[in-house]
Amino acid sequence: MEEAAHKKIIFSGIQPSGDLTLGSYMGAIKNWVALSDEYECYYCIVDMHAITVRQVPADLRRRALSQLAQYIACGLDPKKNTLFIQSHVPAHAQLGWVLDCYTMFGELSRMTQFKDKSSKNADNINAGLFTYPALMAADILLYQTDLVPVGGDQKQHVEICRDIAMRFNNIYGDVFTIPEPYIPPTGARIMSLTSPENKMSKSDKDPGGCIYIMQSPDDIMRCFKRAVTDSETGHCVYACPEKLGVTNLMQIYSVCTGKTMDEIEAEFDGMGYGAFKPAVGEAVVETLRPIREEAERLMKDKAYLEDILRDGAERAAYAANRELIYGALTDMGYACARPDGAFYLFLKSPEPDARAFCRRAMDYDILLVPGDDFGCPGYARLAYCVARSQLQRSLPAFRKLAESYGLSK
Ligand code: ATP
Ligand code: LTN
Repeated sequence: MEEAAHKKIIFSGIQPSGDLTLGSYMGAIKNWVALSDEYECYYCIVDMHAITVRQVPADLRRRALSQLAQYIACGLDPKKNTLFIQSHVPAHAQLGWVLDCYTMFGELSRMTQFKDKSSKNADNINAGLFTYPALMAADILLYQTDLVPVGGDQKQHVEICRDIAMRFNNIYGDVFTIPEPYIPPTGARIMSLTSPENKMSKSDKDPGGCIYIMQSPDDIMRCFKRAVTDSETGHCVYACPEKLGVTNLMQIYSVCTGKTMDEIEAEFDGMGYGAFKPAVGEAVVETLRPIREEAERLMKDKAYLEDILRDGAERAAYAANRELIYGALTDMGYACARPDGAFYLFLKSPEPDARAFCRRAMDYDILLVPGDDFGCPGYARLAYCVARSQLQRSLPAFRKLAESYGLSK
């Protein structure tokens, strides 16, 4: 993980609110894998978001573990990526609350996902469903995330996260990195096979409209053969706004095969849907087959999966607490004395920009907090804060940094 310290950061997550779909694979996970070499990545199972809709406890537990197996089977190496469950890192809930206080009622009311989900769950329009984007912003901002790879439906949530971060930064200074969304050029919005005007979604009630990563090849083929197209015959496989079903199938085929829409049109020139639909089904079956087989194998080794979760939560908590406790909370004015046994050592900044000095200190794996509230307003001072358990590890690094400034005794 050491060299990863200089890479840019990715955060993304999926709720374990249902079994993973072909939509979430194409819109999100496939791109997570593609980006994972270039970035330091945190990929999360966002189970706290999932309870905005009622969940059966046993199903939620089972799905979280199965989702981890599917992340790995899709190609996310747990050694290179931090894979973890949101509720295992309490800093998400902590910063979530803080950001609730910097998020406006009006902007939350405009979220299309809130409008959509509250109309589908009219008997449970809870406050969490409404403040969902503030918790999502906390997920992202906790890690000083640069890039958030998501499907097109989440763009609005990344935009509100940017607005919240800028609002916070305007008040307290340069606290949070402003993240960018990454929306893939193809596969950003995979539609239902039975009602192609709606997004393919894991909470879709129509069983034929949605393809799941873990679905059997026979079931997948059956769904594609029944996929809605139109009544055109002859030269009928081409993309256009009026042909929602066909365009969607072409997109799916394009993501599976890497072929462009023009190449697909040429490939099926003169053929009817009777040939086209099973061909798309086959391509999906072959894309998902190795993932399903590997996930089934991993699910038999629960101890291995649980080890990954423990390790992931520890790594994520380390990074999150560094940003939360030593960053946002201190900048907001929360007192330094903490009940967790952390202690503090103050020193003058050797350069005018205390914040830049603190950032540099992170390269030495030590935590420095800028502060100007120790009786010398405007004069940069630093608080050196480490939990007692980290002291052994941090002190040698601190000495090295101090030496580099000629500050050692
Ligand atoms: P739910 O039905 O519980 O709202 P969902 O199936 O819509 O769930 P999410 O968990 O909301 O899926 O999404 C997980 C990730 O996959 C997000 O980045 C989302 O943008 C992406 N995604 C989900 N469905 C699709 C889709 N049909 N096409 C492209 N991307 C998708
Ligand atoms: N809202 C997202 C899931 C999510 C997420 C995140 C995605 C929660 N927190 C942080 C990216 C980054 C959804 O897919 N429904």
